Amino acid sequence: MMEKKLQELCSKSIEACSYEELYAALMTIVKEKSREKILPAEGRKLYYISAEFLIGKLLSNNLINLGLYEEADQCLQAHGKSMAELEEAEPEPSLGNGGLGRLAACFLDSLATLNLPGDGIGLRYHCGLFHQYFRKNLQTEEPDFWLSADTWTEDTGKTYPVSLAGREYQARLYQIDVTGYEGRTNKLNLFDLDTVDEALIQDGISFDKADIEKNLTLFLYPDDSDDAGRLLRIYQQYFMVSAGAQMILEECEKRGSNFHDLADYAAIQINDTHPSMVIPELIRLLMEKEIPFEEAVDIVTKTCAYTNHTILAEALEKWPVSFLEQVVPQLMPIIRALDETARKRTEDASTVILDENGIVHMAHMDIHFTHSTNGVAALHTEILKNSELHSFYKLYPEKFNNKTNGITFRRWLLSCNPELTSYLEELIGPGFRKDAAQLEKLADYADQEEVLRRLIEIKKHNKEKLADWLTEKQGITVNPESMFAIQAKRLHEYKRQQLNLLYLIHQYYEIKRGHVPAAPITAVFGAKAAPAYTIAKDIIHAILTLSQAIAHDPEVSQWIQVVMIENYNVTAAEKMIPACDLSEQISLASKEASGTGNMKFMLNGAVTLGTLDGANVEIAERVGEENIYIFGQSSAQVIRRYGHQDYCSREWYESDPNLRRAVDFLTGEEMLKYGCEENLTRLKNELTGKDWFQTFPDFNAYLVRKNQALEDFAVNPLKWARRCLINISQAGFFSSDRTIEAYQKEIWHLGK
Ligand code: 26V
Repeated sequence: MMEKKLQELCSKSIEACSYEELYAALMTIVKEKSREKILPAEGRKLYYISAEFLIGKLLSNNLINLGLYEEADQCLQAHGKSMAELEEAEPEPSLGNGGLGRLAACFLDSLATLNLPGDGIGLRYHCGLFHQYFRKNLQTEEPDFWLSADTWTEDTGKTYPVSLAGREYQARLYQIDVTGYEGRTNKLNLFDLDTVDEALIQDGISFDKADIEKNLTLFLYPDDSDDAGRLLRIYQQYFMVSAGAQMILEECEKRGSNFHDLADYAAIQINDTHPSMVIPELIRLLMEKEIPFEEAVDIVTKTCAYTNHTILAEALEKWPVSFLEQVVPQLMPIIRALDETARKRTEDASTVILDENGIVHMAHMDIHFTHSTNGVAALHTEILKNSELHSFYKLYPEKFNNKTNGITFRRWLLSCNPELTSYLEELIGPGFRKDAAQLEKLADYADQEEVLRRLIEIKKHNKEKLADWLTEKQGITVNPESMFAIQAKRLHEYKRQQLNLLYLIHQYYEIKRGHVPAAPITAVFGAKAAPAYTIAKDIIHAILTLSQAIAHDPEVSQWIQVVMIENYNVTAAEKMIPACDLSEQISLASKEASGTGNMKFMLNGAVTLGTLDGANVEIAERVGEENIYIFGQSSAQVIRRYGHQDYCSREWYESDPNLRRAVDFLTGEEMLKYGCEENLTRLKNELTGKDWFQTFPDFNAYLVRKNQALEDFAVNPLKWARRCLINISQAGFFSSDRTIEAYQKEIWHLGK
């Protein structure tokens, strides 16, 4: 069946087809099949609005969800072709920065899998997150053109008018089918502007930020380090929400809504503050339909809910009134009226929307004028309630709730780790594929040696596969017998890749002194730094430089190898995660809202080395302290320290000789041989003079715990494998199906 179809579509034999042709043909087959599973929405339908959907490659995932994977795989094999090579032909849509965008993609998968009516709304960026290259141990950025002739996005032919700075633009609606695992098909709606011109891109990823007609959807998250970049973000955000709001109203009207009852037809989830302007925009559109302001506010509040994804103050969006006046003057009367309404509810100045400095606080608007505000892990929600958003919590305790994040097991187990998946099925049956909680059955095997040995073997195979991939992509040889300790996530000081770096330097010295570690370690990093984030780029530089310094030192290189993956993205994550022994989740406690990589690693049988931060706390509760390596200050301690403002990194530097030795190494002769003095000195000064994310106070605890893990890994592999097994068996809770069920029950109430 598949074979005949493929041949028909390609009008030649499968052997004679290129992978590009096969990819295009399979895409057509998937599109046809997924179309059959589109269902009319009944009752309340969800619109998940987000500036990011980090969907990753779609072909394999869709084949799995539609039950076509085996057939496609066998058919290719029968004609001497391989699915793995075919996957290489697909460009990755990198329409997100990290966890927030990937979460949105996992949620869409779970919504369709659970047969819930729920679409995404976002932007069809011409270039996703930049392509990262390393040159002279520095990150450089190149545009990532992912839209090829054969694309998953389909032009619906529909457009919506959007007024930006007084000019009308047409937002064209494209759609991507979202398939569910044995479930329905939903849509990801992405808006674009016809006049956008890729020729505007100059050197690297720079372009004329003022030419809106040509640049509006050119890039995901353009650099917002200057005013032109910040203005462009407002343009993008309003373009997305205005077109999205019009589309929602149109759909609901068609389904019978008279707009007064909008909340019976639509639930809108605002993913962080990027889509917050949907609130005043919907109010504006409802008022155009003769609904009075007060009622419009009420309707919108009942329809919308807001998710907060960070407690970092600098990441909560605030826009100068002058910017909004310029780009969206039509919203300003409404934003001012909302501010007045909010001021009538409380005298607490910390909750105003428009403050006395002429700044509009987007998150404040969200909390006042939606019915639900949720955090993304238990600890995060508690911190929001008790510190960051305490004044709002006092005002609206009923609005606050927690929804611990999750990940889709289809991509992060079934698709990326087929060997583990089929072994799990052998042991506990296929039920876990649909019902993640069934993974708990695996715990019955925790003390069976042959099961543990098989887990070790599967891990070994996955490490070998990663090793081959690294050789092919980056010309690196790694030792699959070593412990693979992986830190893969955006580069940010709060995530503390620099702590990992200091550990590796410390080990370097210890090896030089003859104190060799219990096992060789391969320290793998995957991270992109925001192009304007200087210190983050300096950290990448230091990692790459250290990698080279160690590689040139035969004494040390037999024990430590440092690998930085170029262009870390979803595709790379799918190769790295199944191969990991030790999952590095070492953010400063209280700063990582949840983390989702932590869940992916755990599910694939890695043991976590982490702080009690974000969802690590819930992982630790589930697996028990003997199956996780926890270290470092507690969030309460950290919050206290920030409150007292009494942290002085220099004191730690001066009083701990090990730490001082490691920090000084950054600008020592070994590093300067391969690195750039300016960057390395800047990093050293940042650490000794500021260290805003308190790396130093956690340094000793980290190194003790990590060496303990290394020893446990080396000395008792079976006991280590038991830890892996327990982690897998406890991962069910972190399925995004569970998360979506909780949103459904407590916030959305979708369907009839
Ligand atoms: C944004 C920015 C932008 C300005 C510069 C500094 C900065 C720092 C952080 C962010 C994060 C934006 C929101 C975000 O991506 N949050 C992530 O959401 C994930 C899904 O809920 C969660 O797992 C991560 O812990 C959280 O960081």
